[in-house]
Amino acid sequence: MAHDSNNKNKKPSRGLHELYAEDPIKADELVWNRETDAGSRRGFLKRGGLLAMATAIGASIPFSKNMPAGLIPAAFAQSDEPFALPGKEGLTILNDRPINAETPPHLLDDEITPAKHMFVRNNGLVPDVKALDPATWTLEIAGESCETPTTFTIAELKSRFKHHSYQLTVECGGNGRSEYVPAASGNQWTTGAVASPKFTGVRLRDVLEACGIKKDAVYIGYYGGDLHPSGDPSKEAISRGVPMSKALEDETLIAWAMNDEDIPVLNGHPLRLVCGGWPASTSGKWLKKIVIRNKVHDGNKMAAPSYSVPKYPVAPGTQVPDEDMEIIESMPVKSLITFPKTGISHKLGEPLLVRGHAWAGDLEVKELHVSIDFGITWQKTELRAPANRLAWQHWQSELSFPEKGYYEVWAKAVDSEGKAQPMVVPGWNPKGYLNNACHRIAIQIV
Ligand SMILES: Nc1nc2c(c(=O)[nH]1)N[C@H]1C(S)=C(S)[C@@H](COP(=O)(O)O)O[C@H]1N2
Ligand SMILES: [Mo]
Repeated sequence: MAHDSNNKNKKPSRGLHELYAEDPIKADELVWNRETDAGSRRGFLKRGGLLAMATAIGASIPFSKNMPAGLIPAAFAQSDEPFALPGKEGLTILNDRPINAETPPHLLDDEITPAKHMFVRNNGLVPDVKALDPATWTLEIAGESCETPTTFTIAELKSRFKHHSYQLTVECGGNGRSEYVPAASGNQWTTGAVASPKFTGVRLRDVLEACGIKKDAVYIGYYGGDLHPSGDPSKEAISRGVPMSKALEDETLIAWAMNDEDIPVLNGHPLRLVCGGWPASTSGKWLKKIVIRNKVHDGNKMAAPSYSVPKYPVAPGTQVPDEDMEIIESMPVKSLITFPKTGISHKLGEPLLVRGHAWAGDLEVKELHVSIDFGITWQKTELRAPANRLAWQHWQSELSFPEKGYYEVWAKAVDSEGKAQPMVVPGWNPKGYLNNACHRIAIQIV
């Protein structure tokens, strides 16, 4: 794979440091300086920076006076070159050992994410395809709070339990990590570790109830068929879980199909757990075993700091003791602009259709607003109900622009409890989880 060596050391392009480093304009020229412009509400850029920025973008910036301090135009944040993975198209690779790849926003435009555009997040080594035979694959249900431990073949699961299909949004807890400063270690996801395909399988609840759930059950944990990156078979790549309340929800599935086909090998064929709305790390791939636990599951990557955030806000860079961290549950409200692709040119006078998706963990999204003037004014878009609970919601709007020039479209979702996406990166946390900042794209009106 010729791209490997190029891409391995190349960071994703949305992080501000990379933009500063790679861009022909000097970083300090892009600093919006309000101090030197005392008395006036209009800021300006140092050393003719506005002119330099406009030249680089190739257009004037009609709302430049609204641009927040230090803002880097989204026009500079173009995506990396695509990387080829079997069965995947147009994904950006972040790491090839283990394989991690994300989807550029314009390739997430489908209402139901096609398999070829679903991101890949692996903590270990993908099982050998020859070992993934649905005819011989088994799922064991066990654990100290299981009354009758049982092993099922996929055929038994299919024949014994009712089938259910749901569109389920799965987002990696680390999606957006690349924007935190100081940087958190781990895959530098930009916006593309999210997908909302349709899964088909049986309810985890039906299977667990058939095996008997003891009264002291509090959590479930999964084990998958992948290996720890070291290759050591005594260690798991990852073994996480959810509290019983999430495990017993209607939408929590043991799935064998995605979009009416086999689940792609990289996404967990022949069987995976799907817990929509929660960090996707709870959706175990290549599912071999589920344990019903009488305590919080203690598999690999359950303990802090993995998939945990501080219990209280901390200043960027703070060292947080593990006992002050809590496990992430429902994901926060978030949205994407999936059409048009960032950087397009559009004719003045013609309305521009923009659209995308919004989701809010266990909750529903109530409103979606867009701005074309760097967040000074917002307009409410048309927002559809989800196909079912835990599916992302589609929104769209037609936008008009007052004159030629450079604009950004910003999108902001609000959940059913009134919580909105922040305009800037939210509270820093040591592992860089839960960045639900507004998504923005660049538009040239010509
Ligand atoms: N067995 C197994 N399950 C797993 C993982 C893994 O590495 N191994 N990664 C988890 C994480 S961190 C995420 S974000 C999702 C990614 O799912 P996807 O690769 O199908 O997009 O799978 C989860 N389930
Ligand atoms: Mo993840």
